Amino acid sequence: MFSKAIVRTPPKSLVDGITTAGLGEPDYALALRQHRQYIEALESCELEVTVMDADERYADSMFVEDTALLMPRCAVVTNPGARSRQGEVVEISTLLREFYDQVDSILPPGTVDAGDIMMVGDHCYIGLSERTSTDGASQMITYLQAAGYSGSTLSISEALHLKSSVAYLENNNLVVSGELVDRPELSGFNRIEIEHSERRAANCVWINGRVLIATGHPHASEKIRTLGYSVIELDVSEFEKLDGGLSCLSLRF
Ligand code: CIR
Repeated sequence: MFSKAIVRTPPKSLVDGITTAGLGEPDYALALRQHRQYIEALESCELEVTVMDADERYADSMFVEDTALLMPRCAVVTNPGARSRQGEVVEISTLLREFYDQVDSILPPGTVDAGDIMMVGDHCYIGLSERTSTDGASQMITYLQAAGYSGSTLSISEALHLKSSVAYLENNNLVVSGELVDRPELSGFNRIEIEHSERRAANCVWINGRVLIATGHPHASEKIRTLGYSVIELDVSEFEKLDGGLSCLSLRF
């Protein structure tokens, strides 16, 4: 169960965020509204939400998930793989000291975007991507092991991050799409396969028994409901224009 979340208000500069989506320029006012609805949804899942101020220097800084891995017994601030995002970790690191006695850091040249890390109980799956390097993943696994957890890597090449294509819903249920559907590393899970046309629904989030899912994916939504979860649909269109989604917008711990 999670009790807290950290989010960061989108900056006006989000129009300059990194993107490959080809979905057009995000609308700042709409992004702010969607972000407020996202916070309300987190609160409705019984989370106490800390909202960080917008930082105009960092166009992608609302995608706060990438900046840290938060486990019950350890906190690790990442070194994001995109140079333009590396400064985002400074304020996150300061804030995390309010919640954790010790905050570790991934050191360069290693890079990690925590959007590449999926927690499954005491184990973390770490995607090796354009953003997360072997060195970064290996540093992360060392920190995890020191805190009594374990980690393993799997390479990805299609999506930006591991969790762009996969989400763990607890109880061995795994939502999976694209290149990860048939991966042997994930074969032990009860896999809920998401079709290509609804692939953005794979970036859904389990919070205390409920699942947040992006609007407009009726098949994915139905499959998740059928498993007994209560589903909260949220429009994150302005963040999808920047290759982001529901999980990217918060740190949950
Ligand atoms: C980026 O390219 O870094 C941002 N435009 C999107 C980050 C999305 N984060 C995530 O999937 N965890």
